[in-house]
Amino acid sequence: MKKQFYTLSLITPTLLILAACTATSPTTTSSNGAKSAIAIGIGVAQTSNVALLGQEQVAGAKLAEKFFNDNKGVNGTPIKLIIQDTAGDEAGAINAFQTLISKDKVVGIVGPTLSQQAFSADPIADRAKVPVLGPSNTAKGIPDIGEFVARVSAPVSVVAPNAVKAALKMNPKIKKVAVFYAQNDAFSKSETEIFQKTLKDQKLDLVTVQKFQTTDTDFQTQATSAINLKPDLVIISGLAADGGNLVRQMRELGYKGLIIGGNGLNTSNLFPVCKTLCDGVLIAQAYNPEYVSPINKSFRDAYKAQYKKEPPQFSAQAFTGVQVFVDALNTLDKGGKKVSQMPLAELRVALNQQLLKGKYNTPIGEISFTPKGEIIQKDFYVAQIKMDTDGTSGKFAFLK
Ligand code: 1QQ
Repeated sequence: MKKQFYTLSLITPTLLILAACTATSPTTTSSNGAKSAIAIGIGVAQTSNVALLGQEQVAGAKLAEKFFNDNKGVNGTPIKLIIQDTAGDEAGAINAFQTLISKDKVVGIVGPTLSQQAFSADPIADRAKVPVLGPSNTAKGIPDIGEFVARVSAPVSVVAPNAVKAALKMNPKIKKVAVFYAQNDAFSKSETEIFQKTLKDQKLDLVTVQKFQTTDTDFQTQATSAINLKPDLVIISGLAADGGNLVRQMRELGYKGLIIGGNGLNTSNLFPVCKTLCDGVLIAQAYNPEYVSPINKSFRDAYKAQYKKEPPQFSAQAFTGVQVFVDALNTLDKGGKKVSQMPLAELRVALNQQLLKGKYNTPIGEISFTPKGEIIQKDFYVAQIKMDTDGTSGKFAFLK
């Protein structure tokens, strides 16, 4: 009885405060009345194997938070990132999104890391009328999830074929191609379809399609089957840990030809997995650190100052996601809507409408969106991994 009394007496004021906050504006106010901030949600993988990719997203988003707050935030009101870990699966993404939407009361969400997660978590945001920007969701069909779902990550259909063309340029004699993909991952399935279609368009011979799981570590069976068919090119659609191990095992079993890695291998977190054997892997890119523009210079300089290396694509795309929200909020505010005072539900809807209409000068270039939320982006690149002889460090060398 006594215990119940204490619990109730503590909970009631908390609930009242929570209720008061819910009904009002999208800004957070600290208890001492300090300056409020507009909450933007970041829901990406900070734990699990997928953190190899998600870590780079947190880095990019945080740089954006600092950059835009140093540049007046939203017409004088700062932004504040609320970061929730999605881990690597659907349940984690759903949880993180629900927390961001209902508890953290964010105006919009940059996330999740994987398309596999987006197909489960994005519909929840869409039903709650909360805008989502996919920072790395490249599978076919992401913008079709709903009205409130857009992406700043160009789809596999426009990115992946560039890697095949680069491989053919390096070795015009390529004829026989072996393809591998992770069959438990929506992005990997979507990317391999595009790779296989590109091979057909280029009149190359697809000699085998080998399947694996993103949780696999042993690829001896699939690697041996492929090598027996003497391919001149190997293409891998998976994620960083499995993809890195597959590259390593292909090389250890004696495969000497070119290897293309898909977007899931697009991180220097691959280097500790395949070490010197990562050398030479070709990966198509939706970002080039050398892209010349004032915003990319700011982003690149800030990233290099902190991490002592060139910024990776996933960081640039996460920065871009935050930027699109901030730019769109600024446009709304300057257009006469005081965004920091608008009711949250109304602001989320207005923000979604506004962001789809805008044009943005971002680190990944000038971008805009189709009415459905598909990114319109101009330039794509291909990089090749160059490992240092020490076997631990390396870099992505962009092809001309
Ligand atoms: C997707 C991807 C991943 C490889 C990004 C981390 O492109 O899931 O769509």
